[in-house]
Amino acid sequence: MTDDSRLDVSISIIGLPGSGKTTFLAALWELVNEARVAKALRFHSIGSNDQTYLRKILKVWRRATEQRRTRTTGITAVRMNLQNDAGAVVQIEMPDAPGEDFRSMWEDRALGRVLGESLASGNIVLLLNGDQVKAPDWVTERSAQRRATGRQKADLLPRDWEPRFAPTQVQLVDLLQMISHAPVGGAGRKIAVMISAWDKAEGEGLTPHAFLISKLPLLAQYLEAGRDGWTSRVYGVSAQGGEYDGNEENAERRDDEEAEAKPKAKLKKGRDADRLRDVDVPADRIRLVFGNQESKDLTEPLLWLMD
Ligand SMILES: Nc1nc2c(ncn2[C@@H]2O[C@H](COP(=O)(O)OP(=O)(O)OP(=O)(O)O)[C@@H](O)[C@H]2O)c(=O)[nH]1
Ligand SMILES: [Mg+2]
Repeated sequence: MTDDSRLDVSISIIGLPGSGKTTFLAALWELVNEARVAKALRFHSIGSNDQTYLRKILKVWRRATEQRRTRTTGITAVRMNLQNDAGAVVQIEMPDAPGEDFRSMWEDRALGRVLGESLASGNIVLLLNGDQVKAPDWVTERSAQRRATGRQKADLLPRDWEPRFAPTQVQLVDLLQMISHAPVGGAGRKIAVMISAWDKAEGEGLTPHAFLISKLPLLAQYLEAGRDGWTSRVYGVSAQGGEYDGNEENAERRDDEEAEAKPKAKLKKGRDADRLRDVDVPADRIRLVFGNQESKDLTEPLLWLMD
């Protein structure tokens, strides 16, 4: 059923595996349903939306446990009917896609029909994990390292290069270029770049924008140069507020990777999990940083993207 007074907005959340997409959605759902915390958009109604998935990821988020990797079996539709202070209702559609799908756009130049359709138009939330930026290697640093250690060039270079070894910023610029051109999509959109796990990145003492310029200069310059017409903003987001406990699935994966090296790994104990579970209003765990300002309002970037 379509309500004429309701505005329907589609926003795509994109990001490589582990960039914080599912955690962001879980925190957003907690926030819009929490009356005690101020925000620009709040929950309005369920409408015809299925909230099973949101309820599931929220339960994990509230327990201060990391989300499982999103499966590659398809994109989960996520819709929320939200309302602003003036009473206007907006349905936001933000599908949760597995980061592996974005990785295979880069590695295999492959894109499924459903994801392709969702990326064709609409504005973008780009998540990148501030704690996992794979930085480029500088030739000068490599040679200084070689001089210091006396190692030969061949010892320091990976033998068989694979696309996934490429720096984070190279992969992301390629993704953004792909969705800005036919046959995938078009140029001239808005993008909110969200540096996730900001609680880990903020120790550098930089604003989110300065962090982007310093750690991912190619991405910063690509957005600024405006060739694909992006209008951008850069946020730091701590959707968990700190480090959560691990989950069984991630522990098993670590076991596989390190089977030779280590006996069975225990569940990771998150450094901040106990403290965060003790926060009276769970939505108070959330932090959003823009420039030098800080709030908890994850809906503010969405409002900017809707303008
Ligand atoms: N410290 C900290 N870690 C975070 C935060 N948000 C996300 N993470 C961590 O980032 C990792 C990935 O989070 P997910 O939300 O599962 O990432 P995703 O983009 O959905 O990953 P895929 O499903 O594989 O595409 C997890 O280990 C999280 O615990 C945060 O606010 N702080
Ligand atoms: Mg996910």
